[in-house]
Amino acid sequence: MFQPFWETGIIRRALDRRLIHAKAVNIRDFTSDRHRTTDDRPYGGGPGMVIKPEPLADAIRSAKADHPGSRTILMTPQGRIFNQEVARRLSREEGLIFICGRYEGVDERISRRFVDDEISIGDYVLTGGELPAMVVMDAVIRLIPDVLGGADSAEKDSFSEGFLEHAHYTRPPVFEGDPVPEILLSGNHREIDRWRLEASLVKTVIRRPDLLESRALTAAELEILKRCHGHIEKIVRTQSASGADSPSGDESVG
Ligand code: 4G0
Repeated sequence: MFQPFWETGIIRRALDRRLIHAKAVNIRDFTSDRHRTTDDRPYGGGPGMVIKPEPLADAIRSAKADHPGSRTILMTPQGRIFNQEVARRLSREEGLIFICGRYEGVDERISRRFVDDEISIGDYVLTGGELPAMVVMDAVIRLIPDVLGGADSAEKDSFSEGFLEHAHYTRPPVFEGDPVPEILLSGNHREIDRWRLEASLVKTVIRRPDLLESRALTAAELEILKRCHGHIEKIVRTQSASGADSPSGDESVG
């Protein structure tokens, strides 16, 4: 599963330029029985299979010997939820070893003895931890210095500023009757920056108000929000004074 991910786009470029190194390890190569068994039935009974500890421990020890100073991460729905802040922290590590569980999970003694972090990419269950590991790798790799070009640097995108991104437009100026906001065509970059900040703030308030609560706002940002708040208050006031649902402001009376 990892080859197409490593052979495509920005990740491939980073590997080619030796900015990163990546390798997949098959725990089957660390088995010693005739059937190369990697899983077994759970003690205590029940459905599903559990990854056996011995081959997994040997695989982890081998990866750690090849890359000392790496952080070992178990991808599991029971882990701490991944986000941009965790990605930033992981991007400063010397190396990362991802354990991709399958089936019902891995033997608990592995997490206790070898795992530094248990991470989940969200509250849903997949058939294996490989896709979650690639999600984490992708988010982390693009934060490594020089991986992104200066033009699409990681410093300026969603979340790095704590807000959602403003809308983007390209040519044509009118698409199927739908025009690009006039300010963006004006060439007035002070006004454009202002429009973008406002668009970004309003989008964040509407879609992800939780993001604003955990971030200190600048004076300019607060000013924009106050203005929007004023507009909204005025609409609410007018509508509640004259709205059909209002007990005090029924138009049929006035
Ligand atoms: C159940 C991670 C399933 C238990 C892994 C692993 C979703 C995620 C799996 C484990 C996954 C996620 C205890 C290792 C594999 N599905 N949300 N499937 N353990 O990040």
